[in-house]
Amino acid sequence: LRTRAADVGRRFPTDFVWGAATAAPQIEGSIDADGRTPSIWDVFARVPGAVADGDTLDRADEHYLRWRDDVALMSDLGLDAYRFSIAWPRIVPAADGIVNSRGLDFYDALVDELLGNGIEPFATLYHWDLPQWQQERGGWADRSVAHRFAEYASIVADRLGDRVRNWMTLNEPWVYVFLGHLDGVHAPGIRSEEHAVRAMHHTLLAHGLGTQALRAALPADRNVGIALSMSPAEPATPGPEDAAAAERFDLYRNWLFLHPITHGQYHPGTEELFDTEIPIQEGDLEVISSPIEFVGINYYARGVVQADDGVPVVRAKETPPAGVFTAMGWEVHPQGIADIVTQTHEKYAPGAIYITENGSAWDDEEASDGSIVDTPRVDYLLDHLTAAAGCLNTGAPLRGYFAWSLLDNFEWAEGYRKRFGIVHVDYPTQRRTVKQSGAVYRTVALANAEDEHGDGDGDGVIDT
Ligand code: GBH
Repeated sequence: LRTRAADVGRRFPTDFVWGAATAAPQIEGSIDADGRTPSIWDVFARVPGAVADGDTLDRADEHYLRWRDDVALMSDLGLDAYRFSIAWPRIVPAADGIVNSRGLDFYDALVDELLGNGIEPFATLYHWDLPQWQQERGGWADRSVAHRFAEYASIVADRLGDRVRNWMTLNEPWVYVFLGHLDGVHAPGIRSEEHAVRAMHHTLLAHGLGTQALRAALPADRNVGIALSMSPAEPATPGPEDAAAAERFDLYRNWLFLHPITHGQYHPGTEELFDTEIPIQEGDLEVISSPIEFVGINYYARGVVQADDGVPVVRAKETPPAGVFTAMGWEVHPQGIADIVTQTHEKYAPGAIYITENGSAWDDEEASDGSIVDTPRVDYLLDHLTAAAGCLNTGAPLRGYFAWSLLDNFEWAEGYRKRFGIVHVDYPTQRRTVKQSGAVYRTVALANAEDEHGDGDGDGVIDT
């Protein structure tokens, strides 16, 4: 296994970035600390039946208290980089827009601790924790949100921009726009196409104004990007109906946001997906297409798409083929990670691409000695990395990989029962235990670095 992991690591260029990712609402807890006010997920989690087992974000991984230990853990894992998100309701707790410096202090100290351990911070400004005060003003469906987001972006950049070199405006707009406003299974739990279409446009505008605000506040050599959920589309059968459905799915799930960001216009066919008109105002698309340096891809699974008689296109039916499925019910399809990176490169040619999330949930079992031998997650990790390495020779500028997730954490509507971590968290005691996947990931990263800092025995494995 060690040899296999080291072989995988050596397929990547030595400047490849090896990271792990988390998100504030999923790990921090301390939801009332130091002036933080509720986010829409705090509120949503209290709606009966919204989250499995009635789980809340109140305690999560107690990262807000244990951040120093967690950075030490990252260092033990040999990570080059850490992708985290900043909680908007910690920074701007109320509609008056007044900055809460105690909220900024937390991320300031985190960034220093990361840099002190040689770990490059990758900051995401929004990972789904909209301040409840903005929801009360119409949330993402109200145009004002884009301006509030840009103000928040500029506040954070002013404080952290001297040290943080890589920034993402938003995480997975497709997920919070459509699961939050059309299907209602994520916060704020709305089921309305009109709300969803408005949220989509205001999200794009927030990205554009946010990018401009970051640019104005940051030193010139900083990198701005966005993290998008992507599922390469494949028709279930070769027939024309399934092919057409797969094409619509591809637009809806993969290019809906990236196309306007890179081209300054909605992808052809976007209007036809919805019955509602997109509330575009003059100048919006120019703002939306403000230049960015990189695209982050969050990849979990492909979509195998079937024609959907009578089902609205935006709810296109997916037929999971036979295969291996994770605890989330998502198909394991390693080739998809290479396919989607290659497609993104060929269609949009961003200056850089990162896999900003990839990972899997399994029913981990603790062995009698307390270790967690998460073989399916190890296989998922190595198979996806092997596939990703295969697309490097297509010229795609793939610069780094972030495992989702550093820690088991609050998996949204699934609560704590679904575990994605390469590090196990025992919630009652908050004890962290590196899983076998964590140890394997470390071997991958260290073997990759070996060309530069090898231990000299020539076997490509760092012996420790
Ligand atoms: C991400 O969401 C989030 O950024 C992160 O916070 C979350 O914890 C993590 O992933 C795990 O869920 O139905 O088989 O086609 C991912 C959301 C997952 C939505 C994959 C689309 C398609 C799988 N996406 N899903 S499938």
